[in-house]
Amino acid sequence: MKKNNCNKFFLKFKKEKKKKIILFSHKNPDGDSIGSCLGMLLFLKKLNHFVTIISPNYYPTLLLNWLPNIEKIHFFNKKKNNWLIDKINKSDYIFFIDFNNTYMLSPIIYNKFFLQTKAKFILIDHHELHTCNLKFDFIFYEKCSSTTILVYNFIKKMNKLSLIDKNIATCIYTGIITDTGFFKFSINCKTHFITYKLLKKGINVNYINYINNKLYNNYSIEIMNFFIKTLKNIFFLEKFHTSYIVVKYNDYKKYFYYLDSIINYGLKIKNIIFTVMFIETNKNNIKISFRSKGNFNVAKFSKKHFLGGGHKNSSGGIYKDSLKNTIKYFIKVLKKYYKSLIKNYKKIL
Ligand SMILES: [Mn+2]
Repeated sequence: MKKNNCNKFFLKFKKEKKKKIILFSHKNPDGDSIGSCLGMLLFLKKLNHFVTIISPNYYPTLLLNWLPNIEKIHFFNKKKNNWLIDKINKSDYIFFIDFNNTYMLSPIIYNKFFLQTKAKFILIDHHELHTCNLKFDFIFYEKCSSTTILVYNFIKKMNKLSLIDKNIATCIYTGIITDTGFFKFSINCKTHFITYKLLKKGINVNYINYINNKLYNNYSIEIMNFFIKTLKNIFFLEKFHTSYIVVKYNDYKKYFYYLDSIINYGLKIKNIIFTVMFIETNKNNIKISFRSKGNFNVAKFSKKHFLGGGHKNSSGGIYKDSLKNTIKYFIKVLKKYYKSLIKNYKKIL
């Protein structure tokens, strides 16, 4: 984003009054996309805009139903679709939050709902833009640990940091915790600085424990049993300092909201610097999550071999074949990275 363009957008947006604004989260929303949407909703409402949050599907109730204003999120379903189309058509702005391609939205929804509207399309996202296949009027992108940090920066650009209250701070903080795995990944001094500013808005330590318990210590016994079963079957490719787990279709359908919670276990093991989760989302459609320690770049790995992208230590991709063939292909590809894996492993010893 060119600086001038950015200043131009904010100059104009500061003057806008009572606009109809839609905030769109990606499908299977997580703490970052929901936290960003709710934080933005609370902020824009303070400026007297009319704001609607729409998500392509339901959020993980168990993990997020305590967030302020969570009941304000609308979902696509047959009963509501006409009402939502009307809302979208009449809106002045549509913010796409925490994603930049139709894949994360569902192309069907995109073609059906967005082709008529004259609204301005605004992107607020921290994922690398190379997978972007939507056209935007303004892109607010920055390499940072969560999209909620961009929501904070958006408010800053509006010169309205004083409007951040405990509720907005909680939403922004939730996104930071979600995407950094409680300050473990893609953190930098900006993440900590903004966290410091948020905590000063009234989130206290007890409240952080409350959020932590809601996000991470809130699973049902059924979900825990699924985790145990999956982790029991972890595979090790020790020579490559790599591990992987497999989630079959039936488990995917039941537990897809919770898969993020176990992927990192593959990295907790000594000498492992690269871990992968293969998720059978359909017979010949395998979604893959990659995580790494140190400098082994899984965004590049995924982009090159699995039509994906993301961040250096956390990325995703897909492969359109059976589970068996996907793993076979992965292992074939992995062999090419032997030297790089050894080099990166030695660096973090
Ligand atoms: Mn995010």
